[in-house]
Amino acid sequence: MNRFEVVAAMLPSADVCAQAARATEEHFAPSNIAVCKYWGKRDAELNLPINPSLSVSLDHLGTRTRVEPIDGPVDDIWLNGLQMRPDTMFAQRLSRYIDLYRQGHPQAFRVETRNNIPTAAGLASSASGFAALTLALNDALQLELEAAALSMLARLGSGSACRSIYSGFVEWHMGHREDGADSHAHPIEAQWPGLAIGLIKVDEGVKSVDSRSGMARTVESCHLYQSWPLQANTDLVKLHQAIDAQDFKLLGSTAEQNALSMHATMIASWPPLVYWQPDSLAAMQKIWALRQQGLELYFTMDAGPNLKLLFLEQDREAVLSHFPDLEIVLPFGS
Ligand code: 2P0
Repeated sequence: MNRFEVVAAMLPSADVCAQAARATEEHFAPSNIAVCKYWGKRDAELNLPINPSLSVSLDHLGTRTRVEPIDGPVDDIWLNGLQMRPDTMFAQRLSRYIDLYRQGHPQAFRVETRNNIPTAAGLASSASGFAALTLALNDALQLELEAAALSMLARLGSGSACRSIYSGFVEWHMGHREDGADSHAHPIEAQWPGLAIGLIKVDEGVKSVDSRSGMARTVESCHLYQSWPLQANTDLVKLHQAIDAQDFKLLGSTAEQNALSMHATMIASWPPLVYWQPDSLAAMQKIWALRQQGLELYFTMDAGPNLKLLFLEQDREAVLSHFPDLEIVLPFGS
């Protein structure tokens, strides 16, 4: 099944959508950090994953997007106040996503999107970007879809975007159906006030291999990858236990091992995929040393060189004394 068929089954006809089109206010979607990573697809067309994943949404960090129907042959796309040429990768990826909703109708849109996180720096801006665009299009075309359907649609833009439809802890059920109708995210009710995430920016440049190509390379070339689904499923159980019991040590250690296991599969791919920079490894070693000294500090990493620290708010001052430039988010407040 292709993505157009999947979306056509969820939406009114092209003419009805185009007739309903109206300008929207800004819609916000948060960025999310996975503590059990999505790595590898069983269907690249529909972004269907090989393993389930679990994330925390980053409260106020994310993307704001508004959409407006316009006259003209092409979409008019703005990122952080800059008009993007239609031939840029960014504009093309957004327009291709909007094509799913156009269903062949020529209606063009102006899309104004603003990130308060660095674009493509491993801070998951495609997740919040496609989630915010999905929410804006739902409003623009007056679709009134439920959250699970929005999550499914966001997944077609970028897999991890299905988790950014929700705040707090979010699990993406991998699903088993061929059309992906059972592959969308769900919010986990539990809150965790005082849980802190710190962003260490090792390098904010655009990475050389994006996650999409990176995961395809890993699935194709890495024998270690065979054990990844077992790792992810085991970690998911532990993470649920940790969240239920508010057991921070279990949460942090599981998230860190999960991230390092994912990176092990990347490193063992061919050509090798090493997202780490010397400063990434230096930060890891510093974290391990601090942990030896009794500080409850863990990290996770995505397909990039930056680290995301996990700690409790009670240790904020201690953590800041070692990482003074940290940007700290409390996804559930104090
Ligand atoms: C995650 N990543 O769970 C994992 C960890 C990167 C490493 O989700 O091809 O941009 O658009 O479905 O969603 C990044 O992958 O990939 C990602 P596509 P996406 O956060």
